[in-house]
Amino acid sequence: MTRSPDPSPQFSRRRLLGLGVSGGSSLLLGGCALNGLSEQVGQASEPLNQRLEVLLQGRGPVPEFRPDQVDPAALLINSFNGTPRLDPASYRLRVEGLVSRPLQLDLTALSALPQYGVVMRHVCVEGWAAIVAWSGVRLADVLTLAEISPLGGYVEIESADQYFESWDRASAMHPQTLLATAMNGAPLPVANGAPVRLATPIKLGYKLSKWVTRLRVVSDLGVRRGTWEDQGYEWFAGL
Ligand SMILES: Nc1nc2c(c(=O)[nH]1)N[C@H]1C(S)=C(S)[C@@H](COP(=O)(O)O)O[C@H]1N2
Ligand SMILES: [Mo]
Repeated sequence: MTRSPDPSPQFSRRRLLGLGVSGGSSLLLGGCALNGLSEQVGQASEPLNQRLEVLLQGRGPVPEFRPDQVDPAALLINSFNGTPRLDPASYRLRVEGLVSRPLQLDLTALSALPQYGVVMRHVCVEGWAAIVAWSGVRLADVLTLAEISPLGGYVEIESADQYFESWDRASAMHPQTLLATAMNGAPLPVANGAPVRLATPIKLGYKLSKWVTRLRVVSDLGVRRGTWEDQGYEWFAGL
């Protein structure tokens, strides 16, 4: 997919979002051919999606792209509630809920954990995609450090702009799922979620929360499932 030549596609983008909600997952994924699993997952109902987690875990890592395939111009900024500016010095990532060791990690603590990179295709349901290189820590390492309970089947993700997400445990623990602090070899820009955002090649763009402030491990999904999911978007949103 290529970037729209129209530099201010706000209205048409909103319309596309509306179509996505009513048109179903095949439209959401239309044209962004990634692999067969995306279609299966996209068209399945939620319980089936959750069973597909087993498949997801069993299929191994998602193939990555080469660093020279990164296309910074293709990554559009998609923020729906402004751009929060978090002070890096006072920033804390809170990890709570069904964990034996609740955490408040500052950026120094995050940078002390093993660092990983992923070069992946970011796919937005509004009809664009971009190859991006993210780096940071594995979400799995943070959840393991917090001693996640076996009863913690889901992770709720809060962001500074009130964006909300919830993920299944298997996707959160996937080795390519990162809490990214850098993008395309440079510190993460504020517009793209600084100081910390989610990145993974296994889920659609709207699952990849920017400005993450709090992770809460829970046993069941709550009434709120996600900013877009609560308006009809598919919850698992696997690629
Ligand atoms: N906190 C927060 N995270 C968010 C969003 C948002 O509005 N707020 N938009 C989502 C959507 S729909 C997409 S496609 C990506 C866009 O990431 P980018 O702006 O870095 O390209 O962020 C996702 N994460
Ligand atoms: Mo998106």
